[in-house]
Amino acid sequence: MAVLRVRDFDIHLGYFTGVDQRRLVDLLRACLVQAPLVRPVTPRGTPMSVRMSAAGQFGWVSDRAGYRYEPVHPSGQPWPAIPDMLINMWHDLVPDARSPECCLINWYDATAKMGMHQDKDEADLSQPVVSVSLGDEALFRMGNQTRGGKTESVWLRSGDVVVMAGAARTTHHGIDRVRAQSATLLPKGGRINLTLRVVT
Ligand SMILES: O=C(O)CCC(=O)C(=O)O
Ligand SMILES: [Mn+2]
Repeated sequence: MAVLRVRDFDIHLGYFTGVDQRRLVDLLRACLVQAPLVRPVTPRGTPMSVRMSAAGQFGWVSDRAGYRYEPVHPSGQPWPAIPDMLINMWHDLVPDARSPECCLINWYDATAKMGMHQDKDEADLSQPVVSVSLGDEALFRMGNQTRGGKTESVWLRSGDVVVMAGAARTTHHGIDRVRAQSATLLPKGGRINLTLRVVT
């Protein structure tokens, strides 16, 4: 399988086949029945354009109280288990890492984006982050360890998996835009991103 290396990010192109992508979407639908998507607000109260949920021991949440990991959905219900397909992918791609404790589920409509940021709410930044793209294509921008500077962008397609390990683990990154109607996986369009992390 082809792996594209851009600024220490390893992008496994087409890691999931079409059949596996459809199976994954079915499993995620079941997760979202137990833990519905919510539109988070930033600590300053601005609504994010992405809608979010999670699976695993912890979910990442954002509201007026700040960014943090929580053991339950805002409804008070526990998060669903991370589907085995994703656990297996994790151990395949990052065999030396501890098991993932959170699978963040990001849902992007055609207008959603995610500003440049670092993933740094986890206790152990030596553990990798693994991120799966499903549905419409998205322009993924990779920057530097500090804000600003030159960046490089890649269109992520359905089934691609990005591994952020080593220097990439703390590199700024974001999603500039989603290309509407660029995939047929999700009947109503849009993009799902799954971000697996070790939290503790
Ligand atoms: O949607 C993506 O591909 C990236 C998501 C992301 O960076 C995050 O949730 O921290
Ligand atoms: Mn991120």
